[in-house]
Amino acid sequence: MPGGTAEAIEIAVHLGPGEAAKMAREVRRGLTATPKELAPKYFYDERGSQLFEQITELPEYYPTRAEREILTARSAEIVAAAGEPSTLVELGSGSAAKTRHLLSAMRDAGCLSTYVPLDISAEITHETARALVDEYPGLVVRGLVCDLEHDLELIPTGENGRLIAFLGGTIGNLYPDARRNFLARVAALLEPEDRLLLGTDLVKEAARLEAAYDDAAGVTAEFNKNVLHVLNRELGGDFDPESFEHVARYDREATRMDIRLRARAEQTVRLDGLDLTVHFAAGEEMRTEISSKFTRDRLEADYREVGLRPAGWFTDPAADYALSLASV
Ligand code: AVJ
Repeated sequence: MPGGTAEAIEIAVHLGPGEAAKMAREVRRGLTATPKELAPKYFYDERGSQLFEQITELPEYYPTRAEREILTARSAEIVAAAGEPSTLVELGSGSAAKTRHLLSAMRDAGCLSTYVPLDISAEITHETARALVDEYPGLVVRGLVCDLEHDLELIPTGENGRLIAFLGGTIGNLYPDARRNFLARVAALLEPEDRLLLGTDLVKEAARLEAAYDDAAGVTAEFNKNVLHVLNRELGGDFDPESFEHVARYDREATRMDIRLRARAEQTVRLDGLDLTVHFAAGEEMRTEISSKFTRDRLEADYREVGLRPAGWFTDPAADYALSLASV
């Protein structure tokens, strides 16, 4: 390892022992509600994360490619429009594949000093930090292993402006109330010289959206059913994932994908870890995810509602996906 890199990395872990109990509470609430519902964050165990990686490479799933296209072509412009910040904060950083475009643009502009990745996985955050301090000499990494739902307020203050990036379109998983709540919390963190950089999928033809979430190879169906494997393992369940069918419909009214699991037949499921027995009627649907699609007007109205000001709008040439900047 080249000299000095270890001191350039500091990663604080804020995940407590309460995570399992929280999951148990949330799953119980979802499975005893009418209609039944599970939170999309439970897709992402190791297998689920691998399946999502496969989704991003499917011919039908355009958002990842569209976002990469914008970052590849326009990161220099984005960094300039954001006022050449010294710190890049990334919410849900993962392996930081797309982040490198922004870091390189900041380096080339001469403003790069610090990268602050926030992620739920300690392993990935450590690996990514090590790779980045090697790739960007002089870079300081201050990572936070935490749950974005609770720990946003732990983000360190910046010296010469922070760019707070939330990429991938993950904000689309939140219901409108939770989305405004999240944006309001980000707004409360922003200093005048800081900018939010948000990735959002855009409204388009229903057929393309439904194909993106119900691919011919069946990868998204497996990804959806993976939540049942997770519940079986974590909560002692006996779900038969193959007795559920993947359903992905575009809700034009709410402008969002509505993703569900439909029971192929009447069945009873036992979850020992919750001491709970759950009945499914034949054809009963359980929502596992929403994925909201935006227009520029809709998103900018959301921004204004929480005191954020639109400060930039970047799309791919096909206008399938947008990266937008906002400030306080
Ligand atoms: C990772 C939340 C952005 O909503 O498009 C992909 C997840 N679900 N296919 C999305 C997902 C089904 C994805 N996000």
